[in-house]
Amino acid sequence: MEQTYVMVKPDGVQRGLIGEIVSRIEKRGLKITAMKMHQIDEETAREHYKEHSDKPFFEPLVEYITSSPSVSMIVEGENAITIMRSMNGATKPIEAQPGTIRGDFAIETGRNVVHASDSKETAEKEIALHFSESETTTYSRIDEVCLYE
Ligand code: IDP
Repeated sequence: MEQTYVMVKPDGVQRGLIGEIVSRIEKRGLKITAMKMHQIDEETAREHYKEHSDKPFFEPLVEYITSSPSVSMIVEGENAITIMRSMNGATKPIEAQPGTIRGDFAIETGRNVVHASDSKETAEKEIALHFSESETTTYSRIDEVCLYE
């Protein structure tokens, strides 16, 4: 099973969207195997977004992502990376389809509510960056017999 890293960003937490987002993930059939609320520190934020370090929005992005608590999750399932990215919708909310999280709840790119890893390699790095081994779990969901052929 594939694993991905998902974050409800500070704007999502502030706007009371944790439950909505967790609910969508659960109802889709993806399994949450780790979840915590934490305020991301500057060093971790810089590492998380280092591919954008030369962009003009990098410093505001680090400031925003460290400004108040986020919720981090490890989400597991077949094709979990692609499914989570499609559930989040396009990075720019103006391009995000209605029915996606960003298409339903966001207006600006710099306040787009959620994050999800964009590849297997990124997922592995982001999971290791935000979670220790002891914070993760392994279990079967009772509905897996209905979700998978
Ligand atoms: P993603 O979050 O959909 O993977 P990326 O292009 O990797 O999109 O960008 C990472 C994050 O950086 C975005 O989710 C958004 O919070 C922020 N970001 C990207 N482009 C802009 C921009 O043009 N202005 C402000 N923030 C941006």
